[in-house]
Amino acid sequence: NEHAASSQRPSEVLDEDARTGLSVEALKKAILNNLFYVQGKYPEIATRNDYYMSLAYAVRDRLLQRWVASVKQYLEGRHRIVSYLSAEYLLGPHLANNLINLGIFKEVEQATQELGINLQWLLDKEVEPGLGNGGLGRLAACYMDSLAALEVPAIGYGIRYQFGIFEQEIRDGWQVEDTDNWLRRGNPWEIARRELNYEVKLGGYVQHYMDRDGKFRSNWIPELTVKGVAYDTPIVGYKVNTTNTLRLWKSEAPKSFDFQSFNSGDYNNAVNQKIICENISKVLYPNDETLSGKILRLQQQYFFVSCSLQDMIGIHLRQGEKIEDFNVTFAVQLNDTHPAIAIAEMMRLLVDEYDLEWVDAWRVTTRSFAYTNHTLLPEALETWDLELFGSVLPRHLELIYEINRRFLDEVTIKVYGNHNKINSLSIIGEGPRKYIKMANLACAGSFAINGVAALHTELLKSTVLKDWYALYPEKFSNKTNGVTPRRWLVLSNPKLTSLISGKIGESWIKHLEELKRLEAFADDPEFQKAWMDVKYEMKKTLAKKILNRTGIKVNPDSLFDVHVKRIHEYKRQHLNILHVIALYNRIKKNPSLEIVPRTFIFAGKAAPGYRMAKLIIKLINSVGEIVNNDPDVMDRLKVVFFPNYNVSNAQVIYPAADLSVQISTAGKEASGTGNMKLSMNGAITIGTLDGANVEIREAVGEENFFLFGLTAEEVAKKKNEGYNPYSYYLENEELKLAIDQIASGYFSHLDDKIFKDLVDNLLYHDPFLVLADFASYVASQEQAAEAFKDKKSWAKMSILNTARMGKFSSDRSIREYCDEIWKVKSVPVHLNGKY
Ligand code: GP0
Repeated sequence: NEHAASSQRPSEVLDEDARTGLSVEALKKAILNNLFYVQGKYPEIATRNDYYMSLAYAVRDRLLQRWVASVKQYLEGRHRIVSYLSAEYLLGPHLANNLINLGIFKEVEQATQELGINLQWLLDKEVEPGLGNGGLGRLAACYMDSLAALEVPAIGYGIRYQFGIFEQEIRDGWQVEDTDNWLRRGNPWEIARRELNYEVKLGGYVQHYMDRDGKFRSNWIPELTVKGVAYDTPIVGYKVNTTNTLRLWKSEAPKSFDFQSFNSGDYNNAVNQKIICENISKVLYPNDETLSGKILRLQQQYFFVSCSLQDMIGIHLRQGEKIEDFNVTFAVQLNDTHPAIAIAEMMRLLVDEYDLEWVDAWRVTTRSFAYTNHTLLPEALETWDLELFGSVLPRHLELIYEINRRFLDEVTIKVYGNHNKINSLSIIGEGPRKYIKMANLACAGSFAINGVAALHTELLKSTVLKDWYALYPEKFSNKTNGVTPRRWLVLSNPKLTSLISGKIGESWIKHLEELKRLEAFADDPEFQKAWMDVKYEMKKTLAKKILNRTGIKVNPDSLFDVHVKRIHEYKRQHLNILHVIALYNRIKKNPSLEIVPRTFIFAGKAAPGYRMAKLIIKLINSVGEIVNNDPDVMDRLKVVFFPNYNVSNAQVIYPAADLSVQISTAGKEASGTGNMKLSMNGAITIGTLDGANVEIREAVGEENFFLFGLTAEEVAKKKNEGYNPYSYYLENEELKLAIDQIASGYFSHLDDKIFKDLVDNLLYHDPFLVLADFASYVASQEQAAEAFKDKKSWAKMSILNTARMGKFSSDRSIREYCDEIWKVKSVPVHLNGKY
């Protein structure tokens, strides 16, 4: 393999050394060594976990070699570094991904086989780190992969939650949450850097005084001080040496904090303090696209941001640079407003701790940060009650007042004193209670602002951030999201990968636009057959998993209609289920109806406090129970709710999809990224003109996409005119019957109360225009079913979807961020240094 053959190996480490060698022999030796020296076992008594750990440590050694070389190289030169601040990283299992990126999947497969163990068996053993809710966290993970693949020096900063996103179980059709104890068996992919820790203050008050030189000073006396300890995970790029760092902070009690109480005999209080400190990084908030406004969440945000900025400043100063040049060393990206407190914290560090004048500090700050917005939903725009904010961050409240005062002075002139505009731009909201608007803090303190799909960015400029756009048009740009083809094709769909590579070679994995070359084979019957054979294989694999997890038997010949994502009213899982009911009723009315057999596959978690979303899950399962067991249906329809949607499950679901359901109300889904993964795996989208769907349709061609529904403009217009969902209910017989059945308890053992809130909401409010889009959706689904009957033309559409997805690689997104926002260049890493 290419690494082992490379002449750029460090001279003192032999290729065949069990510590770093990449040959089958070296890997075998490494696994056995670790079994003995790390796990303390010999083969006869080793458990599956022992083998998993032994292999993981073998892989980690190889990562560390590249990691040390990368860090060393970054520190030797004066390289600009990307710092990605994100409260979430939805990484998924590391092992298989690292094998692929190191280029040793085959070697390890053989090594394990020769040791008499099955690699897949070990891969399945890994508990995935679910340190994110959904799209936003997964995007951060894809971006870390692409940064490394493109050899860009980067650090990802975040929180090492002890408990990630909850595990979802379905009991009696309802979602039940279980804690995600992902660290239970240890985590071989992280290195605890005990020596790398920072103190973070919380609460208390601020003293003001004048120092000997007559300078006003502020002294923040905290109520509590916590310590953040760095836990590093190496992120290796695909077939390059570049290995970047994901640095996650764990909160602890500072060293000797408890001596006072302990000495005075108050042992309980000492332990309490410890618990309070550790609580900060204890658990991920399971809300996707809704804010919770809780003190602990603000503490989490500030905690990780403060540790990260202190860390970056340390790195910068240790290079012998001046604090004023911080923004030359770092480009800091804010992944939504969750880390936006960084702007105030940077000002605090520069003004209070490094003695910069305000204007100099503000200049450095506003040249360091860039902000990505991920949503237009009002309920997700973060605000903090001002009093609550002040109780946690009293100094930052003062700083924000000052930032706002200076900013509004400047703005007043530009908007000629227009009070509405000044109010909308103010970082502090007025009302019965004052509040801090984090999006405004992010906009004021950043040199660049971007949305995550073309439509989303346009809507940002014309709605939510309209006044900001008028003020600073030059700050705005679009960066359409992307996903990494390494995890989402190479890793999750190896059969399709080898089919593709057999035709066009392997370079598409790094240059996804090269998939275009598949177009030449889209009409080739042999290729079409091979293509659909892979799809069939993947459908069989998923069918097995479904049987295993839900007891439902599904037919791999049926059309797999896949709707997987967080459960949210705007994503409209209920529109999908209304369509299912309509088809069911057609069969009931005419049992001999010729209909394309379908399997409806749903998956996704609901925020534990989101009643309507949980009710939608119950509805899906209730409809499934009736439809799946009705003898009249004769297996022509199956409804599956696949439990515990996470990265590992997504990897099995995407390759098996025929139809990708992307049916959010137009204007509501910022981008979507599942839409890209599904299309990349040859699924054809049925979708609205929302988020990145618009660009996907443009890329694959309108003849290879099932479009339906109102446009964002039409949605806005309809709402303005006064939308009346009830009239749609009265007009459409199929819709009326479906809703009446839900209301009357047809799907719920005659319980007519259970879905009442959902039904009433649809009939009298329907904020996401489910009823308005129903007829259009059903019609579009009919076209999809018709198209599915023609196997050849379906195969062609599927091939063309994959072939035209080049744009949606996260490599393209990251390249745009690098060139247009961060102004960073790649720094190839060589493995020939001595260390
Ligand atoms: C957006 F505001 N997204 C938020 C949030 O709190 N969580 C989250 O996952 C998502 C968007 O909904 C998205 O459209 C987008 O693609 C993703 O962020 C990444 O930009 C769903 O996939």
